[in-house]
Amino acid sequence: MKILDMKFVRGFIKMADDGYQQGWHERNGGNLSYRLKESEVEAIRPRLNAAGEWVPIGTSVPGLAGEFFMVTGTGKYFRNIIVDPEVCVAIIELDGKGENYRIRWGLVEGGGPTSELPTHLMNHEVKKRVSGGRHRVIYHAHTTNTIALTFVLPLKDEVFTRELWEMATECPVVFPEGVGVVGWMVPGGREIAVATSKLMEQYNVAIWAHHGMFCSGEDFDLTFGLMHTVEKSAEILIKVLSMSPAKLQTITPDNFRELAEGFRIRLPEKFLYEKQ
Ligand code: 2HA
Ligand code: ZN
Repeated sequence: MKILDMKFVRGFIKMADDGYQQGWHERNGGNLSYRLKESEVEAIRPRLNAAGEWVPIGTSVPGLAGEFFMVTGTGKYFRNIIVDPEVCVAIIELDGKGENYRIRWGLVEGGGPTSELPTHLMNHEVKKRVSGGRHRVIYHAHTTNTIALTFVLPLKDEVFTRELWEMATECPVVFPEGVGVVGWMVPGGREIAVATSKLMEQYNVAIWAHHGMFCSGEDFDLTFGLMHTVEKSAEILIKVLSMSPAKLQTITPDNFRELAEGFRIRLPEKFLYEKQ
């Protein structure tokens, strides 16, 4: 089958365009990666390009040795992905140590994988391990409302989780494990990748202060839906805070405990603290 007709490729392109339509990808902002299934690698293998040069990843991900990823290209614009995916996106292969990659498809006008490749791959490595191989998608976007909140809320997992949960009853059901927050750091390198992947041990969402959000999930729908839910909740919180600094009523810690029982989910008590 043609690579562009593969279901995972169509899903990747649709998700990128959905994110662009949401307004999360100004200019070249954001990046997306997908860990291919073995069956998908075999299906496209006859159509991959001859293997080129190995290039250092900038970090080490031995847990992903030999795996293939579809990734957005550095400097490429999400708004162009649906128009010309072969220019904007690549399929890369990792070496047997998980230290180097080489491009096997795409980026036909040149370029390399996303500048956030270290964070994407370190997140994939953690998520592959803790999800028993089920998670395949890592998504980074510049989500307007979530970014705005990083200027007014304390940069603490507990505070962000609780405030986002309170804004919509579905939130604790969609992300019962909560969200993690990384203070401002220089993007693109190993240091921020280490901090983010550490949060991914326990969360599926990591918020980068004054920058954006990373989400992890099993497929494109779940990962996009997760980011969409968090960002919508942030939007509601901003509307509430814009009307009044105080809420007249809200979802209480005991309400969350009832919800956890009704939906058979576990909501960690560290998020259900009493407010002053
Ligand atoms: O430019 O979003 O974090 C792509 C990015 C870097
Ligand atoms: Zn970014």
